[in-house]
Amino acid sequence: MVSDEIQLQNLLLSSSQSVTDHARQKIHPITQQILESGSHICPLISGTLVGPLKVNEDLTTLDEDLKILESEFKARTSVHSNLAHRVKKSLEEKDEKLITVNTIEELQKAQVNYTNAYFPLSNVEPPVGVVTPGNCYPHRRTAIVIPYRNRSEHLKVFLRHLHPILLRQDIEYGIYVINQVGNGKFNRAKLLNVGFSEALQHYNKYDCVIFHDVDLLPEDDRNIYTCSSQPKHMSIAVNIFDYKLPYNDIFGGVTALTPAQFQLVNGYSNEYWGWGGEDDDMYKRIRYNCMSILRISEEHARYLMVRHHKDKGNEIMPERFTLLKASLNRQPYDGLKSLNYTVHNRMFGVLYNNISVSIGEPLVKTMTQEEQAVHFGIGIVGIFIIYILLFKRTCS
Ligand code: NGS
Repeated sequence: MVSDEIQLQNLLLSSSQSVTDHARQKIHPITQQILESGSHICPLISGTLVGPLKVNEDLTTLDEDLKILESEFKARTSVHSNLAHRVKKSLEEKDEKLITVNTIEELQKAQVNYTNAYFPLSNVEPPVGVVTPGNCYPHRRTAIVIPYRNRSEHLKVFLRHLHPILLRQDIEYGIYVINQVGNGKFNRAKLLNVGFSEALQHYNKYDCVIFHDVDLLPEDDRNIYTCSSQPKHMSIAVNIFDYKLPYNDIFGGVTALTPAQFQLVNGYSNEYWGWGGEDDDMYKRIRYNCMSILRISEEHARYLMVRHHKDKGNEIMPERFTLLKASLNRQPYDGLKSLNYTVHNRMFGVLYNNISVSIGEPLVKTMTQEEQAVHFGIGIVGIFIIYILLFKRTCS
């Protein structure tokens, strides 16, 4: 799949040029001068990548490791804030009256001379909860969305493992943990829709959203966390499948779509409550909209799945095959367009953003395995009683 990678790199290259051109039109000449003299746009493929990685599953140092990571993040000053500071200082030295504007429209409205206006680049300065490279301007911005409930240990291992990789990849990114409140049936796909919409509300500059299971850890940092011209399947070689694709149409685990690609298919279906099928439904949506699935080389797209017990509330959904059959009929209305949820809490933090939500219950209630067992038991007892009554009547 080398050609795919080349295609991907070309795409990155062309978009990075347009970002630079765009920035040139808007940036104050002094800002521009400083930009050209020192700071630079992040390279397409960072030189700090190390290739194959070992996953650290040691839980004893986990909290300590995360604390260190957190304090490192807090101590960072990004190239954005450095630059804003330098521009301001340089303008002050020239005794210029500063007017802060973010767009050309604002400048026109303010009716001021272009050279007096200060474009602080604040329109590219990310909010808390978004990590930006320390020494270059990113040209790619990725939101990572994690469907979540009661997996705190996995989340910590995930964060400890993923942050250093993403920092080496020199991209701007935010991690959004979408926590399903309550003990109702888990709905991975609906949580992913929520994550998509929450992430873009938080920071509308993301050009890529990666949908990521919390128990999957990349084993090679050359698996770049960015999007492509087609929806990208990233977790193609997973240890539990002997590092082979279990079936050709699989589109689960870790996937990357641009906002436009995701909107085109109306996001995920909201109707898959419990385990299975929602990712196959997404595959159908993508194909139905004439897009193809891009997969990078198996050597780079390797993942380790952390062992865990079956989650309560995420039992296999028996009706998934019926839903899948009618998938394409539901696509126009079932998805982002019909998404409804209640936010309990939004926390934007240094290591991740936590959004707790209620997402409702399935319209048609499916029984848990325990409920099925109870119903089966009641049925047997009922048959037994009827048999006894009939038997008694024949005898009397
Ligand atoms: C398929 C499921 C997918 C699932 C895949 C791998 O059978 O949702 O297995 O699952 N499709 C249906 O059930 C229709 S895994 O072993 O990774 O948990 O993603």
